[in-house]
Amino acid sequence: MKKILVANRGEIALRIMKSIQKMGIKTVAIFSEADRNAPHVKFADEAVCVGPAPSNQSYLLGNKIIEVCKQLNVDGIHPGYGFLSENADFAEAVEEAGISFIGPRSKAIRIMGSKLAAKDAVKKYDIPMVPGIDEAITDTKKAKKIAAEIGYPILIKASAGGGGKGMRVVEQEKDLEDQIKRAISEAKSAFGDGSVFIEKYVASPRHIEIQVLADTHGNTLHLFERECSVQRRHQKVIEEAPSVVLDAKLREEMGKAAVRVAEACDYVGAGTVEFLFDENRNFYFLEMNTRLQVEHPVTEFITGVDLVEEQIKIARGEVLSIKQEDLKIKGHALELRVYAEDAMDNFLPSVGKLEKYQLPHGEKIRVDNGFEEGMDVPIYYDPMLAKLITYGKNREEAIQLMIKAINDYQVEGVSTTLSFGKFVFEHEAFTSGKFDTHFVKNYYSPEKLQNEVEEESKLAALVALKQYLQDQKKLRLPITEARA
Ligand code: MV4
Repeated sequence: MKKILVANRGEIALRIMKSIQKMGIKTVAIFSEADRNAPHVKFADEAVCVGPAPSNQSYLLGNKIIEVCKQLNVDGIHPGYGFLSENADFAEAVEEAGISFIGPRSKAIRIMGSKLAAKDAVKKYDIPMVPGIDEAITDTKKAKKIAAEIGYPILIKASAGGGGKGMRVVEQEKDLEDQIKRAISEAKSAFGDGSVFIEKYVASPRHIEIQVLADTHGNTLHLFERECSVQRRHQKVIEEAPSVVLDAKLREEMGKAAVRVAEACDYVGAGTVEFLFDENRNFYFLEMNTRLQVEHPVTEFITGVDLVEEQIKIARGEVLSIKQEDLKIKGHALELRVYAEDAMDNFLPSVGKLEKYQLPHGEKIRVDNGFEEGMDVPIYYDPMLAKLITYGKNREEAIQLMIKAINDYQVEGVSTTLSFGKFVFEHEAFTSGKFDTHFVKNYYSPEKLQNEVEEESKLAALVALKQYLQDQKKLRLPITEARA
């Protein structure tokens, strides 16, 4: 491969191009009219405008992107995350055009894009699954019988749903029929597929996912777990690796299960197998994400593996150079997603100009960033500005460094989730490791954050006052004494 096009924008486009460049391969960026001056455009060897700002007129135009590749003699397309990354038709069209899709084959994307197809594919592979049914509900009578067997509360899920969309908890039988009807109609209009199914509702799970890598020669391995339980409305906020709750035995069991999930769909490339983890330390397969994930850097820190480099080597047809037994977890990594959102105002997107924008620096600090001082935050895309990642010998060290890095991160002009992140990293439930997917709902309120900010400004004022008084004292010292 001599030239790779990155079909994405922002921090992930930059991050991917850095690995491509490191491997001596040329980079091609695409951009919308809103991103003309974006850092990913400046970084690339070549850049092509693919259309106006809205994604469906630019970053989502698969055929246009393939045309650009043909014109520029591009050998491979890296889709990043979001946009076209999990579009099986696009992956297929890329391969048909004789261009390498840096990701799994379209078959695996298609299977994992449907929760029911995924359940069906893995059922012969001895993967723990939440008690439930593995086919779409067509008959409410049958559904009632199954729900009674599973035991309430149950959860209705849409097969084509993702990110929690279309899920409904049902507490008792009398609500089941009505909720199923609503779920089917909602799934039809939202995803064009009305297939829904039911599962036992796991009330307070943790979200633990396993990173896998598979080459085209049948070798599949896992790179341990990431814990992503701190999320808000299915939007992850903080991720870490390793998880505080796993021991070596469970880690190995989950890793092996994840590898079997990948094998079940003939997976190729980097992928992530998501599990729910309950209070009794049971884990259950949820779904597989067939892309490079936002939170991949925490895995890179604890394993020393460059996941994008591995993706490209796999796409070139190389045999994985890493062996499972060579992989060891070293240290602890944390990631905070820095969104241009106002945590004081229901996390509303905060658009505007980055009047001041200065990143923290340090050997164990990594900032995967897509913005520069003076830039506008566009309203058309995800409002994530950057990911702040820290690394330490252990979790405590990584947390302390994270708090320092948040303090050193200077943003003016738009609100960000930095102070919200600090609230979480300083919270006892987080530091003790005793939290689940309800962390934000259980512990966060704008008032609490406000109090913390005020306490901090008081403290800052006190420190400033003390310094002032000390300086005054020094000034009043007699010359002779000051010299001594
Ligand atoms: C569940 C669940 C409880 N029980 N399934 C949310 C998104 C989708 N990937 C699956 N999700 C869930 N499935 C059963 N049977 C709870 C969630 C869930 C969740 C999962 C992972 C991370 C955050 C979450 C937040 C709310 C609900």
